[in-house]
Amino acid sequence: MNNSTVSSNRGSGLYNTGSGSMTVNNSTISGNRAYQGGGINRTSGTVTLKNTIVAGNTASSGGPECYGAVSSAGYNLLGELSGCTFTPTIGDLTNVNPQLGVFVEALGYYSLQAGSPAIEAGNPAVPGSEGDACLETDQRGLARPAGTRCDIGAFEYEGAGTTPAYIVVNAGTPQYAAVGTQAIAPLQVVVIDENGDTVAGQTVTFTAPASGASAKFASTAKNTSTAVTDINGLAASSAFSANSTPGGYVIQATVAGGLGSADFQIVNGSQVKTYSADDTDRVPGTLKCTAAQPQCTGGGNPLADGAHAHAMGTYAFYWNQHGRTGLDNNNMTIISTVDYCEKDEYGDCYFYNAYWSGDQVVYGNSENYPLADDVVAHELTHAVTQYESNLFYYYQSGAINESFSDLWGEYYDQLNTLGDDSLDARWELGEDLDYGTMRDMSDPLVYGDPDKMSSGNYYESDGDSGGVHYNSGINNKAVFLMVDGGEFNGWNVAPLGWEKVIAIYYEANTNLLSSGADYSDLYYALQQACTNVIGKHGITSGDCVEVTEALDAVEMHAQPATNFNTDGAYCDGDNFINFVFTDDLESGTGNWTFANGAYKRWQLDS
Ligand SMILES: [Ca+2]
Ligand SMILES: [Ca+2]
Ligand SMILES: [Ca+2]
Ligand SMILES: [Ca+2]
Ligand SMILES: [Zn+2]
Repeated sequence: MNNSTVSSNRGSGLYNTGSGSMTVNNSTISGNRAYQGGGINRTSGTVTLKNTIVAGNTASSGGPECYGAVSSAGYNLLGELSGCTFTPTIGDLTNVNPQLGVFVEALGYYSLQAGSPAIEAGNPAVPGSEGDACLETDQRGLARPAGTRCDIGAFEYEGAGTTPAYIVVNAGTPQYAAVGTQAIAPLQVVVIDENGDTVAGQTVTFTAPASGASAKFASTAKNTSTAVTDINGLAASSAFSANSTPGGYVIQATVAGGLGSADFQIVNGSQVKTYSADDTDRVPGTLKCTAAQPQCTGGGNPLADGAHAHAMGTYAFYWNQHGRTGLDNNNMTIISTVDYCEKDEYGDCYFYNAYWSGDQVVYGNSENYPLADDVVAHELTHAVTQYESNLFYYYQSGAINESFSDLWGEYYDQLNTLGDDSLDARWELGEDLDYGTMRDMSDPLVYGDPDKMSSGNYYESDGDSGGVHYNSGINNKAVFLMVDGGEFNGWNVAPLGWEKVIAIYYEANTNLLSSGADYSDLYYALQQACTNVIGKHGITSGDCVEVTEALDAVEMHAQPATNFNTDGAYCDGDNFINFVFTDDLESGTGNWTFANGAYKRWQLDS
């Protein structure tokens, strides 16, 4: 590995478990975090370093920079030797801070600060000559050496830049700010010259929108503020407060003479409060953080951190997709509790589930539920459904409720680049849980769920509230067919993509369905929803034909079995049936019809 920067991994920067031998030259390995061997983990094979920086990595168990035996061919800089089997040889610097500049993600490397011990400390042989010499150019393609001798690491220090060419975001985007409260992490930019060298002493102007959803900076009490770049080219805004208008906006940072702007994506949203039940059944429990602490505990309680980040992420997702302001569309506080459990008869306390209680989300203390992005958005979507169609949570209305949570949860998952987002995991639900995937929208049969109404997997008894987590498979399969397209059950559905499909489902959930809706109602509601949103998101009447084909492919309008009763069991003797509608048909069939397409049934259109 030559001229490379390895940074920001959760897991070792380099990991050699095979028999291979790895040689690393002129590289910088920093800012990685793992259980052991944050920078380098070598359990077999060999790793040989030359002219390389391994510093600023962390490990929770041992060996922050490296774990296992790592060999030296000279002129390396190691931040910390503990936990590492490393015998320094010529030119090696150990237990030394390399004084790296900031890691600019957009550029992919760390600059070096002016006083860095890595400068002029590489192998003194002519760069590019044989043996263990430095490489001819650095990671940017600039010739080595600058000065009289090459530097350790991937970046050859040329001296500070003087002429700003670019301004890039270093930290602070995207960001979430609770409406009307002070946020949050300052906005950070780096100003660099044409060669990527940092430029000090430049005035950076941060500008938030003049009206609508926006923010005010603490330093000026206005929507603009300035800051001057330091020796690392770094400038940070003062803290800022979200104004009272919910919504998304951009704060721009510019520098005189620089090209373009550094843009920060901010969403003003509801308050977010995350608690721990501390391994008891008490909710909400102990407050861990609010929206003013976007990192929540900053690693102290990773489950709280996960629940908190995904709660804000789900808010931003619903805003971006649907212009929705929070779970109730009125910015109710999002409350989450992690580390919840219930004692069993032996006094052990575990809880293998996560749920929306009607007021808040509760995550059991097992399986790492709050770290699974699709699970978190699934639970929060139960809240959205509660405030919209309010589908009853049993039998087919419950299965639809479950499927809605799955589809918004999975779309949130697929968009966010967090967790396992490999192609294999696409359409799986819960792939980031300890026990792994529990449902598959593309092929519900894999987990024993029905993929069409006539499937033998249709759940007919009253367990699981009438099979809500099984029979969700029917609509899940329809969503998969609409988004990705495909042949199924004699139908060939053209792909519409998520943006169109999610708009159609949102229209159905917010404007068309009512609490008792069953799959037959959903069959009509989705077709009506599609018609309602033609012209939006590029949706055409042709797309609505594909929607109908997907619904017919899963036989959504059919009964799962002849005379199958999709409704709940009758009340027992202690309860009274409350009739909300009766018709004795004494005055004829009136508005009743018996002609609703392929699957005939009596229907009253009011
Ligand atoms: Ca040099
Ligand atoms: Ca994801
Ligand atoms: Ca995923
Ligand atoms: Ca998933
Ligand atoms: Zn659910």
